[in-house]
Parts: sequence; C-alpha cells; structure tokens
Amino acid sequence: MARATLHFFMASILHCGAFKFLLERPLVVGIVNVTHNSFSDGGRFLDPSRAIAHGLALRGDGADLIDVGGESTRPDAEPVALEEELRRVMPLIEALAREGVPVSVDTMKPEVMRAAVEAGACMVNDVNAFRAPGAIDAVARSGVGVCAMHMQGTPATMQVDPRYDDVVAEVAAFLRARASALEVAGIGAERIVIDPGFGFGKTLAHNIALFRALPALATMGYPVLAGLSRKRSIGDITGRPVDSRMAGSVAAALLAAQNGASLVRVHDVKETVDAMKVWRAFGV
Ligand code: HH2
Repeated sequence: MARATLHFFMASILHCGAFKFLLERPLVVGIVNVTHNSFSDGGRFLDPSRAIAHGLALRGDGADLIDVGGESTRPDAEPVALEEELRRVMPLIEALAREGVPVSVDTMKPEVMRAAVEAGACMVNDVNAFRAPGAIDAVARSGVGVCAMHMQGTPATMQVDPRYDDVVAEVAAFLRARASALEVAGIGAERIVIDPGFGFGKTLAHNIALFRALPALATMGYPVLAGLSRKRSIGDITGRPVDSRMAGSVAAALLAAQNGASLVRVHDVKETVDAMKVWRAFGV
C-alpha cells in the first residue's frame, strides 16, 4: 500500500465530548504551555491574556485542538503543586472553551483533569497514561477524549539511562495494556488516542525505532498521536538549538502523518497546517 493512502484507509471518528473529529486527515494539535520552564515556550505565556491570545491565534492558524499544559515534563523538571497548576491552566481553558475552541488539558493530576473537563476541556492528554490513582475515574464518565502516552520512568529520571530490550514491542505492549484499562473502565475505543511518547525515557535510537514503527502502532485500533515538535531528537539530527527547529519539526510531523499518525502535537501550527495541505493536495 502506498504510504500516502495508509491514513485514509484507517479513517475513523475520534469522540471528544461535544466534538467529533473525522480522522480523514491528520489533526493538528497546537501547544500552549503556561509554565516558566517548558523547554520551548517556557515563560512566554504566564500572563493569562497572552496565553489566551496565543491559543486563539493558533486556532486561527488552523489548529484542530489546543493542548494546554501547566507543568513542564522536560527532563529533570520540578513537579508543580496542584493549586499552582490549576491557577496556571484554568483561566486559559475557561477562555478557550468559552470561545468554542476544542481544548485538551495536558496533565497527570486527576484533580486538574476533573476541573478542566468541568470547565469545558474536550480531551485529557496524560503523559503518565492515567496511571495515577483516580486518573481513570476522573475521565471515565465524562465523554471526553483521552490520550495515553508511554513514558519510561518519570520526568526527573527518564533521560538518565533509558534502556529497553525491544523498544517497539515494550511500548506497544504498554499502550495496549493502558488502552485496555481505559476500555475496562467504560471508555470506548472511539475516545482513546495512544502515543509512543517521543523523548520520554528514550534515546535518539529509541525514538527512530518508534518512529519507523508508527505504521504498526497505527494498526492497534486507536488513533496515534506523535509529538516531536522542537524536541531534542530534532536538535540531534539537525544540530539546531530549540528556537531553530521549526523546519525539522514540520518535516517530522509530515512524515509521522504519512506513516499513520492521526494527530500531531506541534508548536508551529501555521507551518504544519500548510505542510499537511500541500501533502494532501499532491499526495497520491
Ligand atoms: N510532549 C510534551 C508534553 N506533552 N503529550 C503527548 N501526548 N505527547 C508528547 O509527545 C508530549 C506531551 C513535551 O513537550 P512540551 O509541552 O513542548 O514541553 P514541556 O513538557 O517542557 O512543557
């Protein structure tokens, strides 16, 4: 099968609360981090009005969803207290939801999940794959979409010495087990997204192996999200610092989509949306 047709072959619908996304083309998820230490946009959106303006601008640039985070998961980032995380993300989630923007919340904390869903978030994106006590309960009955990501270790330790016998098999088994746990709790497959977690306890070689396995991961029965935007792998490959990784990131998003990712999580929305449009127009 030609690569470009793989995606369309598997088109289905992702249910995220009031929003239903037809996965006939890759969804572009725009990132807004309300943190001082995120590796790429840290410190830029601590002021709520700037964060809201940026979220609306990304939506205007063509983002299908806006992913709001209040706790950096960069290697060795300090955990953020619950009250502080709520203080950071809630004004932005409330404002974007009020404007009718599909909002995802990027959190590991069940209390933040509940508050965000209550405020109108239509998706919960958990880099810890809903392993915290109470995390599955926080989303099960809500109808929102859920994204379960693979991470080896914790952000504090994950990049110290990541090791796998078979990274693709281990990540796939983990994602299968987490998706089953979500389904057992009553979350239908149409609400579940899986994510191999590029850069979360992985070397460049691990990331490359997982990237090449995207077509296989995409056959597991759930849409796959790929998040490579401006990450260290892009820096390692291009030799560029964080603020010069846009072209590499767009290439990675496009290739991920061509290889079966249904969602790409990116900082550079406008450029990624344009690249996807060109691919779809010229693709065979
Ligand atoms: N990557 C980051 C954060 N959340 N969620 C998913 N599902 N997949 C990812 O690959 C992913 C994620 C890290 O990127 P960023 O939010 O830009 O940085 P930070 O964690 O430093 O805030």
